[in-house]
Amino acid sequence: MSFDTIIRNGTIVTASDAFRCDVGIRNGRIIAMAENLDDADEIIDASGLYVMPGGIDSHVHLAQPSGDGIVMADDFASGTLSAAFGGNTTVMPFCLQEKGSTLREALKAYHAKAEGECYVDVSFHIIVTDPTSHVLGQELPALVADGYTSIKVFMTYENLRLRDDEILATLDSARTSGALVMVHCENEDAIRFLIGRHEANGELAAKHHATSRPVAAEREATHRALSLAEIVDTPIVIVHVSNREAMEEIQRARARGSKVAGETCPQYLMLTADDLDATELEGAKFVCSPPPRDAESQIACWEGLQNGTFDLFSSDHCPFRYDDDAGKLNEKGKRNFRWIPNGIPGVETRLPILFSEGVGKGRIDLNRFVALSSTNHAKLYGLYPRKGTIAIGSDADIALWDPTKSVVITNDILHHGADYTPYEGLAITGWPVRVMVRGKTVIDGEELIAEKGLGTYLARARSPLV
Ligand code: DUC
Ligand code: ZN
Ligand code: ZN
Repeated sequence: MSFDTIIRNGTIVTASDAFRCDVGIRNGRIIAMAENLDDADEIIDASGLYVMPGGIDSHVHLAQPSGDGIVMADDFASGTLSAAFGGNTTVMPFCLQEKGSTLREALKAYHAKAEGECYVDVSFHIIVTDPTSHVLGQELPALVADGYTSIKVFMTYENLRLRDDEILATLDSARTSGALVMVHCENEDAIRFLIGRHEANGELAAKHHATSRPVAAEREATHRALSLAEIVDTPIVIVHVSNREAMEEIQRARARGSKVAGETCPQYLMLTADDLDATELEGAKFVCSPPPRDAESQIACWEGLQNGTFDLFSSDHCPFRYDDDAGKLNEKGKRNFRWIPNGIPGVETRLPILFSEGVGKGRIDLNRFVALSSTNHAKLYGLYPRKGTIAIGSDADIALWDPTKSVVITNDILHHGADYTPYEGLAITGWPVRVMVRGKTVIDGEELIAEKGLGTYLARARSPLV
């Protein structure tokens, strides 16, 4: 048997096992796993390294229209480049339906932005903001058949949110068409009330972003989303969970028999609301929704990663430049927190943070790291076993990790389009040193090897949860 590439001497780690063998790759797929493989155009020596499935980040925002003169800091080129440098081989960004448009129109525009630009594979979730009878009755079932098998709905943001009757109708359409629904759970009316009160009191600094979106607003919406899903009898994903009370809602729904997946993100492990209370304007760097909470919430989120409350660890990469009129410090944002665009960069730092803080500090083991960073994303969103594992027949999407490599995160070592990282100065042990997408090396050390356009679009099967 001959191969394009053999990876030798590494320790293979999957969501269930860790073992020593060589990996043989041909035509972009893993075709052999055995000792002493020979005969290849390229031999990669992985001594001292972990050979893991490339990360799958199933929650990122790239080139998403943000309104009001605000521009996202990453397009598909910079966002997927940054993803690759962070050990990822697939990302799943959101295609936003603008009100008055169809889902197909939104997809056409979004595909045009991605075409030929990507360094890793991509697959889109669709954000439904205008659930007309045409969208729910005709478009969604046809799109699921075409491999667009997940959607997101918002319970917050005036221009994006769905009301309860619209959520019910959307869940019902998803149930019959086989789409998996992700829900952003925060109570918009409560938030608007609190923003109004802050404004009336002249409390306009970034830190009031956090107090205007309290745990109760997230907990209530989480409970409501789970109840609506139970009424319709369809599974949902609760995304970007920030605190224990929302986690307990997920646990209770599961105990009642509901099918629910849970996701948390690095910001809920590493940041708190105190970060928004930095010197007045700097706090804008940490404005995201739900907001980071407190030290106890960080502990709760680690527990959730350990005990299975969370299936997914995603970045929610949603980058805006800081010192920029089209970013965090836009003219209105400088004066009032409500106009600071919500979201922080993190696609490149997600896995190093989970590895260093999680595996390195003994909070999770290597198998759980792989499950949370790759395998569970592939399974939940219909990409498994093509993606998300190291197995014969799977795509050769592989990250080689040096568990001893020390890196201090600073913005100048990152490849995203933002001009800051919320994790500036964080010391990390463990870093991906080589990243391969379908057998092609994209990143080798600090060097970019591949051409843009290597990444392709992935149609997906239905989620096994639906
Ligand atoms: N929700 C997200 O999922 N990402 C960024 C902002 C938001 O509200
Ligand atoms: Zn969201
Ligand atoms: Zn998001």
